[in-house]
Amino acid sequence: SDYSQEPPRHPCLQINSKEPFNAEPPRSALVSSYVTRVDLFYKRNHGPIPVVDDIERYCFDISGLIQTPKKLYMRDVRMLPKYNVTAILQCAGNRRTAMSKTRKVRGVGWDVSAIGNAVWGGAKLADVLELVGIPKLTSRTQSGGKHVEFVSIDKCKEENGGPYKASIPLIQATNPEADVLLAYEMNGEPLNRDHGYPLRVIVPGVIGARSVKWLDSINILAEECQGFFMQKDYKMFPPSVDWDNINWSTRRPQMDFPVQSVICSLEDVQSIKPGKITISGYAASGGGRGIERVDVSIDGGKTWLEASRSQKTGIPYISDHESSDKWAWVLFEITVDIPHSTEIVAKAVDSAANVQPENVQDIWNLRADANFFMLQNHQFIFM
Ligand code: MTE
Ligand code: MO
Repeated sequence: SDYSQEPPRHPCLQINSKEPFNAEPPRSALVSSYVTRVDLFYKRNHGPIPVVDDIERYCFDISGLIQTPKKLYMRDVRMLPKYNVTAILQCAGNRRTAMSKTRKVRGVGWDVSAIGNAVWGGAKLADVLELVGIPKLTSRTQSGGKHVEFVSIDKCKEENGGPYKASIPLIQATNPEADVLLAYEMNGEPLNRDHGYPLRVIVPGVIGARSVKWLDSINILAEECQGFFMQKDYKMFPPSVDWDNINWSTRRPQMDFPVQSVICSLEDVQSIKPGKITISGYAASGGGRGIERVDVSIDGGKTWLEASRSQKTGIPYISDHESSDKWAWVLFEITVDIPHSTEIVAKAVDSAANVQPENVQDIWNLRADANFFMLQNHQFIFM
């Protein structure tokens, strides 16, 4: 593979793999602003970053189970109503490193920053699909169990040199409320190459793997996409399954991510002096389920205090009437008085009353995806 044309990157990113480029910001960068800066946003790639020079000639095909396949250009996408959607993107492997402390897992090691909150600007996929005669979801529409596959320009070894691809159900793709976008902007600027220039899919509330970058084609299929990242990766298995007895076809591809919260103002193991400290972090849940509450404990989980939560603090390129929080994260903060040597932990509760699990052993799975457990920050404070 050719890595000679990679874009420049911020020197503060912690690099987990160079080729393909996988990197995340220091955790302090996540809580320093509600909207994550593009240059500090985590980057997750499976191959070299494609080069798209001629934006006038850039186009993608929509074909498969439709009457009239169509080729669309950037101007066709830009002609559709533009939406700004504030949504987190989170890799299913976020926090994998913590899970691997319990048992050996495979995959790129991520700390807690394979997540970011951005404002994505673009056309709704539901509007794009209407251009090829697929009606928007209404109470009477039938999706027939079909799926919408997104195929990229990039090449990756998991697909034997073929493009990265993924799919979502047609029922989600045609639902305007699901806010699935073909995005050409991130935080008010044209997408940069790392994040999918010129056009990428954003599927809010779903693991990052389904938000295909560098879109090359869309196919309407009778079944889910058969690509590696849908069938041989990003699935959840119980702890009893290991690499020697795995049967991939028994599980569905992972879509929504679970409820999650992380303390970002401290490192996992850190010594601090007794006294007042402010603890801050992020919390988010999948599927558009908001965060109901974030609790913080300074006695290792015996007693809990509710943290304060905040969202959207002044986003310049997004007007109030169009902004919605349902796909975004909340930042939480609490000032506590640390009396003595202790352990600080946080747990979030979402709007469907889902709570983070108590410990990592219970949810261990061999790929360490969906590593979202409750005792997330073991902060040992030594006096
Ligand atoms: N799309 C393409 N074409 N190639 C990829 O490697 N990685 C996926 C997804 N879309 C990927 C892709 C994964 S696993 C994640 S978590 C997100 O993109 C990361 O998006 P980001 O790099 O913009 O943060
Ligand atoms: Mo990912």
